Amino acid sequence: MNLKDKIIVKLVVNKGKPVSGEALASELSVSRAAVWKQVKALREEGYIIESSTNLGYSLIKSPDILRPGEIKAGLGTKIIGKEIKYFRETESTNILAKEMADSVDEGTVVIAEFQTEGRGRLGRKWLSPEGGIWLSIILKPRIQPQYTPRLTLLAGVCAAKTIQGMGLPAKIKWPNDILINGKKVCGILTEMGAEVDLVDYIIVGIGIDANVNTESFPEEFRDSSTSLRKELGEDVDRVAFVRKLLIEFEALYLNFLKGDFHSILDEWRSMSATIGEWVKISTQTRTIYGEAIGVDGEGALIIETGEGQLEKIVAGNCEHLRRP
Ligand code: BT5
Repeated sequence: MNLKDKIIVKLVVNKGKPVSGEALASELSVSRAAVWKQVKALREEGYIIESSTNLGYSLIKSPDILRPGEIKAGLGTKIIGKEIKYFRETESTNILAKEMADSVDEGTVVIAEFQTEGRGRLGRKWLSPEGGIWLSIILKPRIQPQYTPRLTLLAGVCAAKTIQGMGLPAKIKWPNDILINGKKVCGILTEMGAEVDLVDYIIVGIGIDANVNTESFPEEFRDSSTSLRKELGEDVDRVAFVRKLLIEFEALYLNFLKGDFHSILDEWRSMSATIGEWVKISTQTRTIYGEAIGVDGEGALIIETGEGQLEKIVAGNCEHLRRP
């Protein structure tokens, strides 16, 4: 962490109470002039930091930037987000995460203010303007490749719970969309690198329309998407949101590593928008209509296509339909 980030951490954990320049300087083993220089630089970035000769510096307001130092202040996780790689702009955080996967520790998070080539599933595009939360988590669980979809479900539970924590009725549409009142607010893209029987790394990419203007989205998905800001009627504190998301992710991931996937699946089921719906599922090879009646232990969707006839779908696109 650089000195600027270290100073921000100290100011954030003090929650607006003043910290003296002398204390900062001695705790960080630098001169008071060095502290002052960084405070000046932070102010230039939009941080409102008050200073009083007797009391020191207090952080009044942060700009809407996903500064790693600020996210880490009060994070307290053991694995997830211990390292945060921040970019103002990138093609796709999933691409970057894949490139660095071999050389960084498990739990490293790649985050960007905006993506120029954000990616959805099956070659689709993910629009990623400024104001959103676009991040990828690098995981290295010692599991067989066929268990990777479990991490998509885990990420869905994580995102839905974090959004619910803001008082919004988030639900999960199979397999990986988070909806608020039927509109998509978050998408998840899981990718992996693996040997035949062992995963090298898994990248969990999470995209959340936090403070973005969905009115400016292309017509094609303008009406089917929403943002946290739109639903709440005010800007979201993205730093606090990311911190909560990472804390939640770690709690779920530690359970997953312990072999407890059941509780995660139970939570997924309880937040599912798809179970009980009439759906149209399109896979690479066919289209299936029926009632979604559940998910199995691997997260495959179970569809009743006719009287007592069941189909299991491991991967595909899901559309909720009106009941016939
Ligand atoms: C997804 O794909 O929902 C996965 C999205 C994952 C995005 C994250 S951001 C961080 C990381 N880095 C990346 O490059 N990607 C991940 P899919 O289920 O295929 O949905 C894509 C479809 O959602 C598009 O075809 C549009 O219809 C719609 N869409 C595109 N951008 C959207 C947005 N910002 N909000 C809501 N819907 C969007």
